[in-house]
Formats: sequence, C-alpha cells, structure tokens
Amino acid sequence: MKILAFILKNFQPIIYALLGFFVLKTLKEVLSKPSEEKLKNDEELPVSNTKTTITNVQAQVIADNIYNASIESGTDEALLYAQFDKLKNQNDFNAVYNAFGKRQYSKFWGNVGDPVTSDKHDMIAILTNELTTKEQEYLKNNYPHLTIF
Ligand SMILES: [Ca+2]
Repeated sequence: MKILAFILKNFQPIIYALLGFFVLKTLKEVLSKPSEEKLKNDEELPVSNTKTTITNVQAQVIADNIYNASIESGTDEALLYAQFDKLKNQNDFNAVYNAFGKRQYSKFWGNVGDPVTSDKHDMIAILTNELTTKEQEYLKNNYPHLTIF
C-alpha cells in the first residue's frame, strides 16, 4: 500500500511527468519524420527508359531544383523555367515527377513549412499551388510537348 499512498500523494506531479513524456515523445516523432518519401508504384507516371533524354541522376537534380525554386517564399521562376528547358519529352517529365516523389511543403505558406503544419505533396500538386493561372499558361504555351497539369 506504500506505492498507492505515494501515487495518491504525488498525483499531480506524476500526471504532469507522464504528459510531458508523451508530448516530448510525439514531438520527437513528428520532427524526425523524413521530409521526402517515394511514390507508391501505382502513383508513378509511366517512363519508357529508351525514350528519356536525361539520366536518373539528372532527373533527380532537376527535381531538386524544382523543389528548391518552389519552397522559396514566392517562386524562383527563372530557376523553375530553366528546369523545363531540360525536358525534351513527356518521358523526361515523368521521370522527374517520379524522382521528385512527395516532399514537405506548406500549401498555405508556399514554402517548406514545418513538419506539423505542412504535408508531403507530389510535384504537380506543388507546381499547381505555386504558379498563377498565367504562369501555368506560360508553361503550357512554351512547352507544348509536355503535359504538366
Ligand atoms: Ca513558394
């Protein structure tokens, strides 16, 4: 009964300690979430490796550049459009989309946000959120060989 008496006597501090423990544990889990995840197989866009004009490494670099251009407050249009210049056909675009996967992004702030208030989005979702209707039209008109949106 000594333990029960101890618990009853220290009820409040014990509750606070437990709460603190779970808050810290949850916070640690949230903050240690990776900011990137791969697409599931059925989410990937089809790529014919014989038709791509870029390597997997180049696709990865282009995906990183598109992400970096987007997570600025505002958008680095010059950096963004320079990436589309490198995509010669739909297979190239699809390879970059697949390499992009899903990345941490706040649709509200238009930047990377934080792990609690932002979420992981694919490249098309992020581009759609970043670009105005006019900018989307610009991409469609200048890269008619690519279906982006
Ligand atoms: Ca942005």
